[in-house]
Amino acid sequence: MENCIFCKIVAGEIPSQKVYEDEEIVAFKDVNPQAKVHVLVVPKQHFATLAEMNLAQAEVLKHAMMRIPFIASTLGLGNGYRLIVNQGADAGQTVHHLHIHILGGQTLGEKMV
Ligand code: DGP
Repeated sequence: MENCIFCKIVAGEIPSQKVYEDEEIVAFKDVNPQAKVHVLVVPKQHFATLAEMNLAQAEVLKHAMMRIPFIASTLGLGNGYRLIVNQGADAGQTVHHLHIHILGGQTLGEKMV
């Protein structure tokens, strides 16, 4: 996807601090961390939001969720972490390439839910 910053990171055209990569996903440190540990898990294929995915394409989310405990363990998040997916304007999504935030490394702030 042209002009998508995360597609450029996936392609290696923009540098990032990668912490995990396989055939389907990449995980790298957020440039503007909101916690001591803040990593983004990004499908390599471009989808702006969940609404763009069909059932077969959504398999990558299953894969990502199944890899997150391993990624979290490599980040030292044995005491827990929070996952966030922002979808669209009301959620404040700023990068329109679907991604899962992993936040941890500290006691996190008050929960919204
Ligand atoms: P969201 O608001 O859910 O769309 O979060 C987008 C996140 O992406 C935000 O926390 C900052 C991060 N981000 C934006 N541009 C870059 C970048 O070029 N590199 C990295 N590592 N993170 C970025």
